[in-house]
Amino acid sequence: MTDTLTPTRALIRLGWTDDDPHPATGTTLARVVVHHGTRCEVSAATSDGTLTTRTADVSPTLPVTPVAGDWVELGPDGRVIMVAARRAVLSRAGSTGRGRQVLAANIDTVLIVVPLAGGLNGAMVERLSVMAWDSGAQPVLVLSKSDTTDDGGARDATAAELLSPGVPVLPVSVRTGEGLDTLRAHLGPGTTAVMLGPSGAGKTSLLNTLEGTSEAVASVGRSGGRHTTTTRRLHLLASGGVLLDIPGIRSLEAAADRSAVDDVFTDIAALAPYCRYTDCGHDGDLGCAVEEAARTGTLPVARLVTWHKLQGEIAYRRRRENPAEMADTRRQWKAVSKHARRNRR
Ligand SMILES: Nc1nc2c(ncn2[C@@H]2O[C@H](COP(=O)(O)OP(=O)(O)OP(=O)(O)O)[C@@H](O)[C@H]2O)c(=O)[nH]1
Ligand SMILES: [Zn+2]
Repeated sequence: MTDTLTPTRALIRLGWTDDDPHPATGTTLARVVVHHGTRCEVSAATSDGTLTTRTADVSPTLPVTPVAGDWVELGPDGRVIMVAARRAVLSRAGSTGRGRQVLAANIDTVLIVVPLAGGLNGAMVERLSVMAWDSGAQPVLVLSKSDTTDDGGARDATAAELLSPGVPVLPVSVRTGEGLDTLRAHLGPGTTAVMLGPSGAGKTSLLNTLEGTSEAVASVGRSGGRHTTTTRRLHLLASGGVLLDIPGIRSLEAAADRSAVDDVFTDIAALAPYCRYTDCGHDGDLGCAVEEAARTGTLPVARLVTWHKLQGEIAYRRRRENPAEMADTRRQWKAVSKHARRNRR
């Protein structure tokens, strides 16, 4: 089955908004669904408003490689000839340890799915929130399987709100239907979302519940016209938005920078200006207001522990990505140990 829509409505169905590029004459505006090197799969609207997905070659002269979520222009020969400026980018440390790997572009909403069965994992909530903020998209915390708690997840939701200020927290169950309407309200027309969360959190069940018709986008083979059953990556949701399913994105390692951490740890960021030293590490430093707050109970000690853990991970990733800084650290470390050896003699 294919959806037949007017071209603009068809584009909106793919997550297009007024902020995105308008189709130019002689070219076709399309959305990248999945990318693999010199080729990518794109969804586009034909002149009669039908949505199709096909494989497109990428012009070798393009300055950027298209990724899932990108808006691209297809030339008359069907090749990708332009990649539009990106609104937001979800990325992680590259597998080689050098640079960042862009996983998806133009994401509006990151659904962080954390299950309530077995108790709320606060550290996981914090790590995934940091990742989501880092992308420039709005995180929404979905506490799944709320039916496994005796209060519909109310207590866990309160705890989670304290862990990630500024993030809407929704206890949800696909069994009872709790929270689904509120979640759908976050996934209206023009919204592109991705899901993050550990294996078994209930992401597939949630997606099946949110998805509209089972075959909304027709897949057209490379030769054209041939309908093939491909793994669907761009899910058209009944609420009007789209959900991009990107391999490897569902359970992503925490990767974030300091400012993203501050967005989540607003309590620590608010105390830091009262530390004696502006570059205070909140780790045994003289006159540290953050540690003082942890001592007096104003700041939960667990918050500071998680903050330290994240800082350590970020520093490690930076060194891995930046060999110069790494060499610098090694040199410092050598100097320190040399000094220590000398003193021991
Ligand atoms: N009680 C309860 N169980 C649920 C709910 N949603 C999902 N489950 C169950 O949780 C298990 C995992 O659900 P999935 O949807 O496969 O989880 P997933 O996050 O897609 O897992 P991966 O594919 O491994 O990433 C299944 O046995 C589901 O039936 C819910 O709302 N309540
Ligand atoms: Zn401090």
